[in-house]
Amino acid sequence: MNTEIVKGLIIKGSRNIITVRAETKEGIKELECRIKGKVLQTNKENYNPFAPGDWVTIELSETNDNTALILSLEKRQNFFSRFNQKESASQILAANIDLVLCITTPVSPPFRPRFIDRILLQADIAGIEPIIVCNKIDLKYDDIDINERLEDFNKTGFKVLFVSSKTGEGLNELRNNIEGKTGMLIGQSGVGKSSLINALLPGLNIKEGKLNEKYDRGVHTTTMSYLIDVSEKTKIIDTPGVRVFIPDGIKANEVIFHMKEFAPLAGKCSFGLSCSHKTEPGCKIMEAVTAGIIHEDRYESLIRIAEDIEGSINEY
Ligand SMILES: Nc1nc2c(ncn2[C@@H]2O[C@H](COP(=O)(O)OP(=O)(O)OP(=O)(O)O)[C@@H](O)[C@H]2O)c(=O)[nH]1
Ligand SMILES: [Mg+2]
Ligand SMILES: [Zn+2]
Repeated sequence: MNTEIVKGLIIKGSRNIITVRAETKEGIKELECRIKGKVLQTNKENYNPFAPGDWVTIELSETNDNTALILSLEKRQNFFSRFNQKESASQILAANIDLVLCITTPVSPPFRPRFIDRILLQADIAGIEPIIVCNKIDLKYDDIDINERLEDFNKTGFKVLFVSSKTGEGLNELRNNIEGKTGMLIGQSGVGKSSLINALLPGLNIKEGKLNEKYDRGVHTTTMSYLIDVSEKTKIIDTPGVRVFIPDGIKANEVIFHMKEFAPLAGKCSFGLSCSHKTEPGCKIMEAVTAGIIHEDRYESLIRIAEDIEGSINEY
């Protein structure tokens, strides 16, 4: 008997059981897959062999129509990863995506511009366009620093959208920006990633979490990344909230190349690429900060990210 081999798209998966969407004789199905043999598991550098958005070759089961075996991974166009501290390995959150939607909030949970910096940096490393999406704009806040920081991101060349999954404000603009694309949502727990998908697709009812009142932060409701079809050509990958984001795939002294307004100054300091931009005379980065050309917060991020990558983990 011949086994049928087809290509499929990863929808979600733990390390062992992976849901793959593929065209079978009975039409399009979501199949529960395991990896055939140990071939794919030998890559120890990665925490997870696959992520939503990945394409794989699978062997359909002859006996059970809803299972299959994964034979190989197709070449990735790109992937968005983070450094998983616990596993001390690279963790891929999504593959083959067009947009990284960095979800943030002015309040509840509190605005964290340094988190945004880290996501923008990783998007640049991955070569994927980022959009900052400020959700929960229905909530009142009087901190003018938030607007100032968001304006600065905008001035630096990043797109910033303002939305409310609760009132629907800004959702049409968000829809227009993701139309025909695959976008990945990323943000701290409780910023409303899953709520945004529910708002875009009423009736879907993905699980949303209440905020922890004492700490004003999310309770990690989404536990696994998964891919959702928003329309025929538009896809969104929801991810679990991240508390600490450590950039992946670069060395400490390369961070500067991946932060938009810093990159043109890379290598121009008196000490060239070995400059730590902290105390050295003739540091072009520090000069730009003093002159008000580069925002102090972004400078602070650069220093802390570089330190994190070096291995000295700081609170931020
Ligand atoms: N006021 C207001 N509340 C919102 C909005 N969007 C989401 N929320 C609330 O915020 C809480 C957290 O929403 P979730 O969608 O679970 O957040 P999440 O980012 O998916 O969180 P994790 O899955 O834990 O990472 C829920 O109580 C939502 O009702 C909004 O636009 N306005
Ligand atoms: Mg969620
Ligand atoms: Zn310098």
